[in-house]
Amino acid sequence: AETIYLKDYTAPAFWVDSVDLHFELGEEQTRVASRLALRRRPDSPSGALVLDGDKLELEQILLDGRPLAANEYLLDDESLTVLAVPESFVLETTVVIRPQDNTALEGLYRSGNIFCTQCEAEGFRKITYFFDRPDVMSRFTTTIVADKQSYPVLLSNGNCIDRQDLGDGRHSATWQDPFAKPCYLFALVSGDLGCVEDRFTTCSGREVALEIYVEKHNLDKCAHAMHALKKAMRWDEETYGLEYDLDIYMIVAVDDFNMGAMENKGLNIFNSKYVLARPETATDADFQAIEGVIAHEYFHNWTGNRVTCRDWFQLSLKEGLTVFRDQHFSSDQVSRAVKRIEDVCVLRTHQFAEDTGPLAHAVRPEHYQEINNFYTVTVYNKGAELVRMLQTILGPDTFIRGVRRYLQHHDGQAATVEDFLMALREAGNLDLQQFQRWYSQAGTPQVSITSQYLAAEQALEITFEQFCPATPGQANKQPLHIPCKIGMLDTGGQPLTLQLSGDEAGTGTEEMVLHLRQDKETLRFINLPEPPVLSLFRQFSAPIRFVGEESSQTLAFLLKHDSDSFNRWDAGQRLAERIILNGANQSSRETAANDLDLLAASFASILQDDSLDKGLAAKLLELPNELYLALQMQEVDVEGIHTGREQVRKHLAVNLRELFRAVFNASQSTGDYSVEPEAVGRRSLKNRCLWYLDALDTEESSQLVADSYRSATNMTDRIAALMLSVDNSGALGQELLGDFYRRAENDPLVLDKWFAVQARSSKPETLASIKNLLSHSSYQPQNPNRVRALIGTFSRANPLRFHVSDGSGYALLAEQIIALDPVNPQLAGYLAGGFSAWRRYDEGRRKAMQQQLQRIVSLPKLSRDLSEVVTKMLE
Ligand code: B3K
Ligand code: ZN
Repeated sequence: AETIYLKDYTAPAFWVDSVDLHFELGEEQTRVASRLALRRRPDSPSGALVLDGDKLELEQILLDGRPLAANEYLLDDESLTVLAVPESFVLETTVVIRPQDNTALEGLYRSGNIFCTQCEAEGFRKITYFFDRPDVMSRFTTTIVADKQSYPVLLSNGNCIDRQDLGDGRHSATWQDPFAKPCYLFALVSGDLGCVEDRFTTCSGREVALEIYVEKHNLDKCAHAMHALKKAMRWDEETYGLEYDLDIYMIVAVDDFNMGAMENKGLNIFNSKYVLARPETATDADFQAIEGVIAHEYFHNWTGNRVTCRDWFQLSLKEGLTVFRDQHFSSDQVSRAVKRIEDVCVLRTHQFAEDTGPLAHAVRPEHYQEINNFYTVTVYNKGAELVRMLQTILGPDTFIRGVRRYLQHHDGQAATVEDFLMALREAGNLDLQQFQRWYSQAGTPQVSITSQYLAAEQALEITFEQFCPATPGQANKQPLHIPCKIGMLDTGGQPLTLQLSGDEAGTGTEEMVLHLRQDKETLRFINLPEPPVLSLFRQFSAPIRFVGEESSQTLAFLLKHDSDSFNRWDAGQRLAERIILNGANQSSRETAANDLDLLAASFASILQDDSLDKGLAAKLLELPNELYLALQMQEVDVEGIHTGREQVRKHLAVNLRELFRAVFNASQSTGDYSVEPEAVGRRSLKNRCLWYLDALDTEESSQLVADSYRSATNMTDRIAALMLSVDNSGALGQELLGDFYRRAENDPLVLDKWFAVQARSSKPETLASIKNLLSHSSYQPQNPNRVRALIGTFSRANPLRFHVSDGSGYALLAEQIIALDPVNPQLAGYLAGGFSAWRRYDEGRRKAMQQQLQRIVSLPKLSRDLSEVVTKMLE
């Protein structure tokens, strides 16, 4: 397949001043008529007009009203070329497409009885001929014609300017979007949908109609999403001074969707997973994810839509910034400490993994074959970390001024990462030259620390060394500008005042940001009468791997005393990681045993600390997950990690059972379900205790799990207990699964959970049960949520059973990928990512995974999505 390079970017040759679209939606086929007003750009060379169009059936083509003769244009599977065109003209085309057969879920497709679209990144070319690139921005007017009875709702971007009853059983609606936009933000929805309505008054007093469209039986599950939307709208006004700009904001939920949601101008289309929630059907994590995604798509209205990306290499310009904004918004709604821990956890588990493997790429990649493969944790989550570092470097107020400046200067334009950095630089009067390397350099930098206390001088010298491992295509790395937020504690755990040598005049603070810029540099802190305990990279101030020199005692000390809640948690994680990984190793077992006592003592005091935020306590008591642990090993020891972690769990359970029991009892819910942080924290602490108690594996603990399940009044508690029961030996798991299935009552989102719980089970029978589930009547191989729940969970969240040593887990994944590729290439490409760490395993597993990858790559016909990722993995 063809590789596209950032360095080859050229500006478009034409402007499209207006786009008029006319859709006739039919059961068999849909007819799309388009009228484009085009103008050649003054500085662009003369030549043919080439429009993108992916397997369209052209019925008619007119240039300035005149039908074109067959020798005046060329057609192939990817484009339409009109050989000679004037400086300014109108091009009309009519094409036929088949949304009913569109299983790839890109372009116009059907989800159940609903017509909907997904155009980002390059789906618009499956609808009509156009410049399918984000730097061509036009004004769209869209008319939709459909059967009145089956499709009473007809939606597109902007404002509805006309409605007609066509008298033949059909009706039409015409929508006009006053804002010029790239075609990837185009949307159309039609179906028999119910609507939840609300209103929002903007800061300048404009009234905005808010509408959430769902299938009618889901109307009772929209309140949380609507509430989240209003909060997000207010938050963006208050935090960034950004106001909504249309009179109507619509959200539509569909069951078949490749990702989370899509920010189409004025008409967001969502995976129903990120809209629908009631306490009985959605967990606390689901409620929070809904709030986050609703906010994310809303925030795109400015960072993405009003100012969009010049080309797809700039994707992180909108995604990194918008993820940063949604994380900030969410942390204002929930426990700030817990939210930061969760965000870092995603980054360190998934993005760091991406960085160590064959698919590693920069936040702004330099080339790609299939852009859909670049909607990654690197572009999104690491991209958000880069924005966060910019905020740390500039300070919060200057940062906001810089973002506003960027939006003002580029309103209505398609921008680049350089434009963004330039605006921030101007706002802060700062040099970001070196910082820009973060966007082009892939890989996770490693920062090692050594320190030396000089008693005679009452000084501490800290030496920082940064090193970034090579990634595919980037052997040599340059030093980065790394902000390190630092604090120090005295031996009593109290914060110390920091004073850098050479900055004697500077008023001492208890926390400061160091700007590391060299491969190796030493900083000297003075006025320290005793050796301090260091707390580095507070709040995870840079997306780096930190290699410290702390003893286990120091880690336990930080876990107890650090005023930075993130570093408290991180110290505990590092201590637990040390124990689990040492425990897997014969020679260091003894150290592990001592450290384990230290960890148990720390956990005991956390469990006894009533003043601690419960959500934070639950996080502090969490053991690092198996995927994260695997990343810390040269060669992954699949069973060793699992057993080591289970042993630590069990040891803590046995030693602290009374405390776990007491906190479990004290954390029972009272009153009505609420998603307030306090209630969420209480449930997570309770279920964390239950997780430990369950490890006791006694009659009593099994009873506790059964009771928890049966007395649950919400999905959070119910699924937590179900998960434990399914992992245990004994009949309880099967019984509760049966009950859960009956309760699901054909609610697809609850059924997804039923599949996922079984796919995640650590029991040896898991592989066999997944095979059975593949032919279960509720399994729908065309529905991405269902596939992700079963196959995605198995291959990405169940390392113990996916990596079973005989390779049968790999064969199963490969078969599913092969079957799925012709149906939904994007999803197949995503699933193939399950193999990306194959080189990090022992020889047997390595060979088995390689064999499956070769089996896939040797297939006669592969989608671009799948072929790009699999080829890269084998390189
Ligand atoms: N912008 C969309 C993602 C589109 C993915 C296309 N493969 C959702 C979001 O990030 O808000
Ligand atoms: Zn986004």
